[in-house]
Amino acid sequence: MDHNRRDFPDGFLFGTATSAYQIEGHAHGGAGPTHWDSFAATPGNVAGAENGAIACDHYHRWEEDLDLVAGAGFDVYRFSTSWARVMPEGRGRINAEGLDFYDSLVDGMLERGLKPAATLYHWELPSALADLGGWRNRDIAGWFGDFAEVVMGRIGDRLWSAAPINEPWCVGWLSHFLGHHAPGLRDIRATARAMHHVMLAHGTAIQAMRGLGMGNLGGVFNLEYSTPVDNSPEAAGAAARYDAIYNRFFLSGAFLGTYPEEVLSGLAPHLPDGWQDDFDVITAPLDWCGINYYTRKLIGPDAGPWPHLREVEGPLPKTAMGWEIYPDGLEAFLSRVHRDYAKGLPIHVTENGMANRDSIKNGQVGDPERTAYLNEHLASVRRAIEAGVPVEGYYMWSLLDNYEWAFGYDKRFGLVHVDFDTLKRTPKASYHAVATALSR
Ligand code: IFM
Repeated sequence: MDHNRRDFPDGFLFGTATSAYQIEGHAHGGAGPTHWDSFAATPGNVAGAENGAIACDHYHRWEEDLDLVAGAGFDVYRFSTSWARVMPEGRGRINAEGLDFYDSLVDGMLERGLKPAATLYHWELPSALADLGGWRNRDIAGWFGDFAEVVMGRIGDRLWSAAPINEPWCVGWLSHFLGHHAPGLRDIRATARAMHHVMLAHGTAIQAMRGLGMGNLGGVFNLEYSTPVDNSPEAAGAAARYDAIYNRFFLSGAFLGTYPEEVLSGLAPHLPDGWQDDFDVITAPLDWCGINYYTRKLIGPDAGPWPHLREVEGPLPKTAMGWEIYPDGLEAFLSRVHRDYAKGLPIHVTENGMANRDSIKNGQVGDPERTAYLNEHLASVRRAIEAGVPVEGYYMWSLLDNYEWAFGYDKRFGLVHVDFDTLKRTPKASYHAVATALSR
């Protein structure tokens, strides 16, 4: 790689990230059904109707996987806890086996010298709660707070950091307006409610974890750089609306206690009564801010209903997801989040990486594209640090090839190749490059 550990400030943390449903194997260990199981079982939603029932079988192979994390020289392992594994119906009954699993996993990290960074929710909502309206139901904030207490009551004493919800935009907009993720709704009222309730649940869980005496709590926001498709004022307006919906709504809610006007112009009529009174909870103080960054979008105006915008295919080289590679966007977001929202809090790049068309040849996986992607984004992080932004960590998505949601198992984001027939792990060339760069 072009960079190594010594190019970053002392104490800068390198990590890798995964999520429960994408790797664990949800069929094992007494987990309850989730809305991703039923979404995937509905024709047309997921490539090949694939689901997370087996995934990478991390549930049985977690020791081998933690050895891989430690073997690459990472400092931090970012993982998530499955609500339905711990509370199969989402409320009430606790699955002791699920709690035992996360307890062992955390101890396994500590035994290997890894800092455990937990995310409470990475998208697999228990079906019993989906039946009650899921993120559309205001009660979800309380249910989520209870879940936070149960999980963190068991593992919170040994975590290095914790965050409530991975990528609120995906939980709200992608899942309720675009319909690409479970529950697959395309409804503006559902969207407004989900977007607000996800913020309320975020704040409620932060308060619950503080109540348990936990520290180093943050929020994890996915940000996508929005570029106007041309120089027209209409394109500038559309790109600003995209930015407001995607990026500013959640950051502004958590750090400033407001929602942007450009979003309220479309969503306000659909927000739940009294939403303005919830910001005391939503702005529960954070200790750090996490940014997940992958790409940018070219945005133009559209004559249709609000938000009157459309995505336009861009000219830059693309990953296997069809996402443009735009490392400058990461530097821009690090500066902007520091200046406008986090205002001095440590910032961690909690996800960055690429899907690539990787395959095994003679027992090896060459993925120079991934190493180049990581190099370019690490250069962007270094520029932000040199400009005075307090970036304190960078975590690669992902450790393993895994279940890429609506794309099934076709998109390979891992530093480690997984053969989904045999479940054999094979570190790719990028894994070995990272291990060399991180060696002390
Ligand atoms: O795989 C996802 C992950 O679940 C959340 N962040 C983006 C990744 C790549 O799409």
